[in-house]
Amino acid sequence: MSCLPYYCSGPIVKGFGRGSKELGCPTANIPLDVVKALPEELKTGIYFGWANVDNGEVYKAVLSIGWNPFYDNKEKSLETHIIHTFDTDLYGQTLKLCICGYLRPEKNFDSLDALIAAINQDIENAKQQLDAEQFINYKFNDFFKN
Ligand code: ADP
Ligand code: RBF
Ligand code: MG
Repeated sequence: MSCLPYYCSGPIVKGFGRGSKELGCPTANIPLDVVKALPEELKTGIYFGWANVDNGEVYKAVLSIGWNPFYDNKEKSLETHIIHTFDTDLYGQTLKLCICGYLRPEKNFDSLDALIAAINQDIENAKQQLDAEQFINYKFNDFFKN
């Protein structure tokens, strides 16, 4: 995809409240207008990249762009799981995201457990990919600084 790496940012807003509770995987959601401004070329699916919050430390991340077929959402969303444990919630803070690579299409699953297993596998794949020389440099991009 020639639009990668793709940089975007936005304030962290409330989503459906399902990520942490149902999936054990909190996802920082950004406003619909930012999602609508994504290039057409950036197709729906699961991606890996780098993310930070309020210009803080840059962490590995996995994200989902689309309509969550398992839940059949009516609005498109971009949700980022930052691979780091935070002590507090992040609502209102600014998420910056560098989307580096595509992992797989969004899928429907027969069970919640199957979706959770797929997400855990995505996290492992993302961690591995981002260690590659090809992707590691983006972590240090000036975009993430003040
Ligand atoms: P919502 O539906 O409102 O997005 P989630 O259950 O998906 O709720 O949880 C996401 C919220 O959890 C984020 O907005 C953020 O405030 C917080 N959070 C805590 N740790 C993380 C993390 N590692 N990655 C993303 N969000 C996190
Ligand atoms: N939702 C789906 O319906 N199908 C998927 O294949 C899917 N994969 C995901 C992969 C990752 C790494 C993440 C963070 C989320 C994924 N989701 C998927 C979105 C998930 O359903 C959503 O984050 C929760 O419903 C909370 O809004
Ligand atoms: Mg969320």
